[in-house]
Amino acid sequence: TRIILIGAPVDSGQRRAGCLMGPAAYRVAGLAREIASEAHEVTDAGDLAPGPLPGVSCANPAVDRLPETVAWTQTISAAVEEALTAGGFPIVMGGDHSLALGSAAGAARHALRAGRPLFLLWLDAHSDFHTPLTTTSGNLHGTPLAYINGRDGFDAFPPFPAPVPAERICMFGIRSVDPGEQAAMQERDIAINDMRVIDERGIVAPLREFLDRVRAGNGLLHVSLDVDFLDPSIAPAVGTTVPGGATFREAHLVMELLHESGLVSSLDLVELNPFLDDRGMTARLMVDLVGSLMGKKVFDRPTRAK
Ligand code: DIR
Ligand code: MN
Ligand code: MN
Ligand code: MN
Repeated sequence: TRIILIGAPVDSGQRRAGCLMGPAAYRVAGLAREIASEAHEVTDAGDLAPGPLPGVSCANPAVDRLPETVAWTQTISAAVEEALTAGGFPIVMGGDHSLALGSAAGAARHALRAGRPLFLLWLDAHSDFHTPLTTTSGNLHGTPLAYINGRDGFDAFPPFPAPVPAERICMFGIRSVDPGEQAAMQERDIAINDMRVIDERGIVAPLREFLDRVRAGNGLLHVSLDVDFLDPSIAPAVGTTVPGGATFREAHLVMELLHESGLVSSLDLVELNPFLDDRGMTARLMVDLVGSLMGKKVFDRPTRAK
């Protein structure tokens, strides 16, 4: 498969400026080189820019930069759909998590045309299950999973193509859920692997269960990796750190299992804020994780000179 890197310098989904530098940081950290070293063909499609701002508004006055986010959604959705239609594997280099409104919509439209069900793997400290009407922060990066699941309240956005039912959504790493999200999620049958589940069962068994469902359904799988899925001690470059995240080993294990499954068809890398990074360690870790997703094994790594 040809890997297509798509830069999405989106910063309108939250209020801490800096995610717009994400694509540049991934390039500096050697994302294309890392992928190429696993013998994949890789193309960098450059950075997208949003189209003209639509005249949209929302009944919830807290909502921040809705027109920008709708414009980005359309642009990113088209780019991801195009990459998939061309037979490529798009990796969207964010940008905050609101970009997933677009990337998942593009993947969904492609899946619909291919006549295959789309599955979603959400690796995040947060559940991102707000609608523009329920969010209290007004930050639209907290809404993509609700859009993907077809919840009401997204009138300003293009209708989500073939909303993804709860049974095809799996969350990992969850440890920060707002009351409005909690209620909506409990009404549905989403596999919520919060940190408690990971502590008790580990990461392998619940992930295998989900991947088995994807395989049985001949599904396409979109993976959305939020930097704050990771523990802040290894990934400080994110505006919304939450203690108790995935360890280095758990995160690599997820990526290696995903590689072995051969099921992943598109990927988001979101919420990296290079302005908050410590000598590029977070950007480098994210690149390293993509390496594992592309087939690199932890124990194949050349050992450092003693
Ligand atoms: C929070 C934060 N639930 C909100 N969401 C984040 O503002 O709605 N998602 N950081 O990744
Ligand atoms: Mn998120
Ligand atoms: Mn998050
Ligand atoms: Mn490979």
